[in-house]
Amino acid sequence: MRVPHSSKPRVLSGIQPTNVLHIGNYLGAIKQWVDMQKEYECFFCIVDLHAITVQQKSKSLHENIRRLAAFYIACGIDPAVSTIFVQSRVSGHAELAWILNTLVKVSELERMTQYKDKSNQHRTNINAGLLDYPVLMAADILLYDTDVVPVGEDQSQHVELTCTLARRLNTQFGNVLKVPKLKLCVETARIAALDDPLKKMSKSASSAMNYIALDDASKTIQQKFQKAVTDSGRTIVFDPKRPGLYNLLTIYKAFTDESEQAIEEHFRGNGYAALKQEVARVVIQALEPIQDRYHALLDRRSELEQILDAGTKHAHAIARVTLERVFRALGLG
Ligand code: ATP
Ligand code: LTN
Repeated sequence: MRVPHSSKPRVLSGIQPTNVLHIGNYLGAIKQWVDMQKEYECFFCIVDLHAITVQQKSKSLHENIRRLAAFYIACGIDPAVSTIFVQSRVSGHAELAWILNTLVKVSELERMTQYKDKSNQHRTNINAGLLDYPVLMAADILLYDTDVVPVGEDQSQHVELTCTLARRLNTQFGNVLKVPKLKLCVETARIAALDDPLKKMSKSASSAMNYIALDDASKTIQQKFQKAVTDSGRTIVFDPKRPGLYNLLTIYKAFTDESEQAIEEHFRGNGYAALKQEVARVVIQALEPIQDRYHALLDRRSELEQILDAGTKHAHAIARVTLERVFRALGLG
């Protein structure tokens, strides 16, 4: 199959179709992706094989895949420009992951922070997939000769392992895989949980007070910010040592694009209640058009399916070329 070639550097990133997206996913990942579409040839994956490393209900997984695709598009990913696809439908991901499995040490995987966290959270289901998660992620990235991987801070360790594995394979078998680069958006790389600002905002959190979901109603958003955990200080300044306050200000900054100085000036003389109200207002304002587009897309299911089908076809064709190169280099088949 001929694969249309783009001269732009390539970007690949992905999100798990678990639960609903939150503003941390938006600010830490999708918002950057939207901006990268002009400069890069982009692949945005819905990583359902990663999602099943923790227990999922099949019906909601299937629905969450569609919802995530709808959110990608509603947030500004243009399917006419970027490739949106479902990981499990491109078999090369699992194939390359197997090959990379033979190059990774179990001890390297056991060291991964996310593995330690998740195996603590899911003590009764510490399956091999949970340990192997970063290897599948490496396969996602390396299959597309990816140049740049934009992710939040929590994923940087996995991208570093991806580079290590690519170099290891290249050292043993010649120059086969492109070694990608990590792209962190430093300011919004880690949005903290509203109910515990020392933890990251997470869609698999046990309480919905942890996050602002992209489809939360305005009232819910107001209530969640009102209840957000802060300290007992009075001044409103960007101080990382006051994590609750810092998080609210970071969210405000990300949604308004104003400078820290302007924001501190804006809130001078105000208390936390006013700040919380203002943060809620800017978030609601930003999410409104996204929510409108999201609901409209979910009403046009067949269009959504067509977008995913076309994306999968394109991704599959490119993945196959890389995989054949790897097979040849390793002497497989
Ligand atoms: P889960 O809780 O199910 O692990 P998650 O909320 O951590 O989910 P992922 O699907 O793991 O979300 O991540 C999708 C993308 O969003 C990744 O690029 C990740 O770095 C980014 N991301 C996730 N949480 C945050 C956060 N709190 N702040 C900034 N970026 C985040
Ligand atoms: N592990 C990532 C999701 C993910 C990903 C990827 C991100 C899977 N494959 C490839 C970037 C590139 C996460 O949990 N956020």
